[in-house]
Amino acid sequence: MKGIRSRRWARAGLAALSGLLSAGTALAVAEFAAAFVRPEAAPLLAVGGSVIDRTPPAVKDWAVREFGNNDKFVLQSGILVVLALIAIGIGVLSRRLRRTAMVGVFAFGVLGAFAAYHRAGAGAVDPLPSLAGGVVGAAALWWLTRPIVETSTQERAFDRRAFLIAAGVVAGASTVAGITGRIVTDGKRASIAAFRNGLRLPAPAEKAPPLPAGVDLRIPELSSFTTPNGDFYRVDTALIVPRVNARTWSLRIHGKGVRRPLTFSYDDLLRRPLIERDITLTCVSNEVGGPYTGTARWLGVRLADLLREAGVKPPSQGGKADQLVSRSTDGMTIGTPVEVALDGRDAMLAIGMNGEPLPFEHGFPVRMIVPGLYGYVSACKWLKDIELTTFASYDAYWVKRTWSREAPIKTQSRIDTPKPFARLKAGVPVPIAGIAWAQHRGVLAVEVSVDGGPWERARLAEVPSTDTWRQWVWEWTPSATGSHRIEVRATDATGAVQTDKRVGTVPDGATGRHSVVVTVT
Ligand SMILES: Nc1nc2c(c(=O)[nH]1)N[C@H]1C(S)=C(S)[C@@H](COP(=O)(O)O)O[C@H]1N2
Ligand SMILES: [Mo]
Repeated sequence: MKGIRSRRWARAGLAALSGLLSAGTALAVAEFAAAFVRPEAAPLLAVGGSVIDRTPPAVKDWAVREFGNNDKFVLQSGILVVLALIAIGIGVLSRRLRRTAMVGVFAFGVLGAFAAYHRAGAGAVDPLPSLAGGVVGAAALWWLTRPIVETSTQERAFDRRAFLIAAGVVAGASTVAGITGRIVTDGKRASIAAFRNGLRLPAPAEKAPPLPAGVDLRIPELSSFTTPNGDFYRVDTALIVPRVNARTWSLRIHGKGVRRPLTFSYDDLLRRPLIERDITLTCVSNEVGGPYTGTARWLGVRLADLLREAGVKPPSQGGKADQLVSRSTDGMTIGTPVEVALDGRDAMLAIGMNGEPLPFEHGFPVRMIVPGLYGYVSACKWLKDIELTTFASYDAYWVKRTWSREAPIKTQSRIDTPKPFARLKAGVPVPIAGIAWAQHRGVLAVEVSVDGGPWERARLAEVPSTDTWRQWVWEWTPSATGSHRIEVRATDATGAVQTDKRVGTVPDGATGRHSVVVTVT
């Protein structure tokens, strides 16, 4: 009696292990195949990508808040855990319903294939890796469960040795397949990185206006005027950072009202006159006081020059298209008003960031930058296609997900120092300092108030143009001990004072004022 029961448990355990091993095989085979298709076609990335595409904005915002830059790692780990649980279930099921279990493994391949097929930017071959994984995974399950399957109601001693051999072969073969796939993918990515490292960017035809000496107040904890590339915020939907091969990359400009459709290679762009500008980029998902804003020196081709060459006119001069839709290699779509792209501001197709080719995270080889607009309506990374169309006929990625069609950046200010709950000494002066931004309008004034008292004028740092943030500082000598709330507000160059009305990031950017509570002892 005891012997039979423990044998039954052992059998169930091995069946569960078979389920796990066949799921692992399916993933490894798919990974191997994806190395020859494209990495994003691998099932985990495809399914993860579809989850991201289908996540409601509120949940996405929560995930970004809760997990920050780890959100994608958390997502993938979650998918793996769910997959492992289902695989164990399928394995246990396979003792009695072997065929159904095999169909189950294959169905997961189909699900991956479906996700890969429906991802924007997918090619016709994208479903193949998942399908191959499904077929081989199902076959692995068949082979693994042969020695342990219950053929009749009668308990039979199962063949432990045969199972162990099968399990060893399956585990070994899928490890080899998975690792080979990884090596091939890594090789391709390394070759693209080597190309990027070897690039020397041409000198700009129009250099950036020199930064005024007083651009950086150099106060500890205060964000530096220029954000180093490694510290620059990153917001995108890509589960792995795309590495686009610049040697075969091309960009097309076409669509409504385009008299001469144009195609450019990377070299074509490098040969054109380049402009260099300091511009602050901001994300619409930035909460009041949040980190999703940064300033860089961008090098690129003036977007207006390319559009004029293509014969595009702004709507105000009779142009037929009012929306310019940027598409990336990873299927992102971003819609920008044509009127804004042609109104004389320094909108550009950027190839350089702070003196180096665009980092992969920030859109190598080419991205768009439009001063004054939030990133999701202007700053397409890994850009490959610009289509002229109308707002009435096409909604871009985030617009389909409840965000506004048009989104100029709202006036904001942030206290960088002191940090929340800092302990200050009564009678000792401290700099209250931060940044303020109102891109393309410019920051006229920044004021600070303590405990709802009078607004005190902060000293402003210099700026090279209206398109960057502006540092500010106000020196405070706390007197009363206890807890104090420091609040900041900016005024843009139109004279409009930053509102204190709190609204969330959806649909077109947060408003309200940043404040910090400190303790004086
Ligand atoms: N291809 C692609 N481009 C994109 C995005 C994206 O998800 N995919 N996100 C946009 C958003 S919402 C912002 S705020 C900026 C962020 O640029 P950064 O990551 O270089 O800071 O990129 C924009 N360009
Ligand atoms: Mo954004």
